[in-house]
Amino acid sequence: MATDVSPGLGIGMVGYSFMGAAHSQAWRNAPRFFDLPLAPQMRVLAGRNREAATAAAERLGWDEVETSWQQLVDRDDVDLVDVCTPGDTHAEIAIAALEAGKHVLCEKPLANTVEEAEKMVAAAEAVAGKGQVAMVGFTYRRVPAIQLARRLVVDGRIGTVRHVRAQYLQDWLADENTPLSWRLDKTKAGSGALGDIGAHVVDLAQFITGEQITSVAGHLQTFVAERPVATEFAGLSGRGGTERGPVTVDDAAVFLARMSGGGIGVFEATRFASGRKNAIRIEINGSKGSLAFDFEDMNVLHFLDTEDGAELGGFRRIVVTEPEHAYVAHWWPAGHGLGYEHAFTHQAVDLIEAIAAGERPAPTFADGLAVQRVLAAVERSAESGAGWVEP
Ligand code: SOE
Repeated sequence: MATDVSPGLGIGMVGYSFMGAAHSQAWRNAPRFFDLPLAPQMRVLAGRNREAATAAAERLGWDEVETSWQQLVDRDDVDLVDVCTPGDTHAEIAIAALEAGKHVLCEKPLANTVEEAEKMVAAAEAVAGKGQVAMVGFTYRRVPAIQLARRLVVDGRIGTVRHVRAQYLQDWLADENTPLSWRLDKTKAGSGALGDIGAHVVDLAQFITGEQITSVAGHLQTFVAERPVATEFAGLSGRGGTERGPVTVDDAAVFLARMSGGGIGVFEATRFASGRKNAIRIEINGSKGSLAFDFEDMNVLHFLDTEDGAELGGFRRIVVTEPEHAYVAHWWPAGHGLGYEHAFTHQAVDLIEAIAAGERPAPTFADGLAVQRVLAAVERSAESGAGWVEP
């Protein structure tokens, strides 16, 4: 029988699809694998359809159900609101939760527009002095290999950044008959591949290098202009009927970038890269070394140190599964490796620890706004054809 039970942190989550399932897994597992100062209590899940939300709550481990996010936000037993909804509702839910005295974790991208993101940052700043925290869910920062990449940059092991080569390649929309979903509706998602997955590589490039993207020149492409209306949809796939509807977002985004340290970047985000499932590929070339990572081999970081010389040089293949690596000591022994879901658990752990310590966990809403500004600049560049645009 546990005697030293940590005080509880009541969690309320809005939304229960793919991200809701990933976040639920994180709240369940965080206290089982990490010694936490606050014990997350999965108190309530909010969903408009009571029957579906009740089934999700039972499957994902939530105590109760509300059919409106406002009721969830108003509950006294909710200390933290976890926003796992499409982007068009991020701002209203997060701002209401902050104004109700709650901590907030909000899925990425922070919002659908810079204006919304600015309001979210203002709401977070207004309550920061009360110890309320607000975090945006760029979870890939918390993959151990990405943490090691960041550490190597901080330690000066690659020198001055010259090139950032960042791709996020998926193929779940390569089939023209994959039906419409909210991620293909601009009013819901704000943008397509650009915001859904391009946001991740923008955040990762800025996180790993510690630099900002200072200008971009971009192009957006929609390959398939209309699709079947979904008769059933789950996660990222579904079934469509004979009715068809328009795709109102980009299918792929490509853009050049200038970095604040004087380097340059090449970015690509697409959900049409047939054969690539969740390939986040980042290569950074510096004056003293290089880093290369591919999420489809997520427990490995490739590192080149120019000091190694020609004869014995070349990329080292570091298997990032040792207890010395970030987070790994809490999981499996003898290099058994981690998966997609572990970064969500690390996010929950770091958020809980920051709340207990009265600290502000990164990525903050301000970090989310910085990404939003880059996304908007890419859209302006693509729409105007004017080339370089500043975020
Ligand atoms: C779909 O592209 C998606 O679910 C993204 O929305 C997530 O942020 C990413 O982690 C996995 O792919």
